[in-house]
Amino acid sequence: MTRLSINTPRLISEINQLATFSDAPAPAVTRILYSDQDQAARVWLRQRILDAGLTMREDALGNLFARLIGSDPTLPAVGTGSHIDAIPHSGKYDGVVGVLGGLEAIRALQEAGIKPKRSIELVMFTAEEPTRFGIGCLGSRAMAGTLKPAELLAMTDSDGANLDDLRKGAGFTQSLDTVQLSPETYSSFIELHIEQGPRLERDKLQIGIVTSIAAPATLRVVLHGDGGHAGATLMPGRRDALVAASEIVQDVERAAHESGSPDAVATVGLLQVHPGAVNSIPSKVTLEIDIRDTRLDSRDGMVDRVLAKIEEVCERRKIGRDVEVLNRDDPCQSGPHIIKAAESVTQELGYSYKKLVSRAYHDTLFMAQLCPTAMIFVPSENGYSHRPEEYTTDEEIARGVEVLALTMAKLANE
Ligand code: HGY
Ligand code: MN
Ligand code: MN
Repeated sequence: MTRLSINTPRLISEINQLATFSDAPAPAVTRILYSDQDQAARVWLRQRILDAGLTMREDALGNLFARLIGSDPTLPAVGTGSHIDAIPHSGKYDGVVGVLGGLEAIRALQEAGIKPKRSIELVMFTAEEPTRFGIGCLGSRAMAGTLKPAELLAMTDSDGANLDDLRKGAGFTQSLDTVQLSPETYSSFIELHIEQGPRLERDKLQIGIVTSIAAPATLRVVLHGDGGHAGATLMPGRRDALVAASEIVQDVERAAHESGSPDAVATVGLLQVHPGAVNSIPSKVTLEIDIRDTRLDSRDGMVDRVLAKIEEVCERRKIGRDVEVLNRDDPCQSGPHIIKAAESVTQELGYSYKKLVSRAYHDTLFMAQLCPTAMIFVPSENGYSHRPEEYTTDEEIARGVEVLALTMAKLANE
């Protein structure tokens, strides 16, 4: 197998440059959709792509496409990519390794003089993280057609700003009807990503090949109780929204522990208390609940149990509630042919690897509705992610890029 030369210093320097576009002090990274830092990062990324001589376009949501034109540009392309938005106080590798690593993979092929038959396209997906609008993978959902323009137009963030104004303010003014892609766009899609878990490091393996992506669900619950003076309002008859929430939070954790499934996870990652004063009884509490499993029946069992618990607690405590299921997605299976391509490249390069499920979701979960997909993982130190200590070594990233590049070259010449 021809070895590729990956320009690791260039790639690592770019990862470090991109990390500076952040609303959090280093080593943390915060880069929220359509924020000033997000927009500055996009300006920086566009220049890298133009410097690589790729054909670039952006759609009505800000999904960015950078294409290396193949010798037969009429054929469906091979796609790769990931995201550059970052949740508050997270790390500099989540998503970025798939965008800048994808760009590096394409440059390595160009610099090796490899001209693929099919075009190879790098996608920077807008809003993979749920931070601003509560639902993750906005860009890839809309590309796959599972999120419709009418739903996008109805979206507002926690300050009441609506998505349509924000996207237009960021310069993306085309009609939202143009975001959905034809299933003919890509023949395959493969994403490079950090594992965001401990398995590769624990097993001392260099590469992970993803066979399926767990099924995510997100609930947003607003509880309405009775506020009042913490000193002058006696306990009988209180309708404290936070105490009701605390019963629900405990049961979210129990639902995962008692599911009987090793991949069941359930988390309350966001909880807002109103009015939020020590001497004022919480009258309103908003909580967002993240529930996942690789098995759909187990994931749905947990969601149904939590929804029933919310009703039971609120009835008993006479608490009002607005309950929204923001997303309740199916898991996806990687395409066997794409897995095989990545596996044969990894074997020929002599890298140690394992096949594994992805417990995190990714844009690949929705690209799988357009074409056969797979993912390549590189190790995460201590399994850390979504925290500033997120780390993957330069060599591990370069190996992932090399596997990605040669896998894409293989798929692009079919
Ligand atoms: O939450 C996730 O799985 C992804 O990192 N957005
Ligand atoms: Mn993430
Ligand atoms: Mn990610």
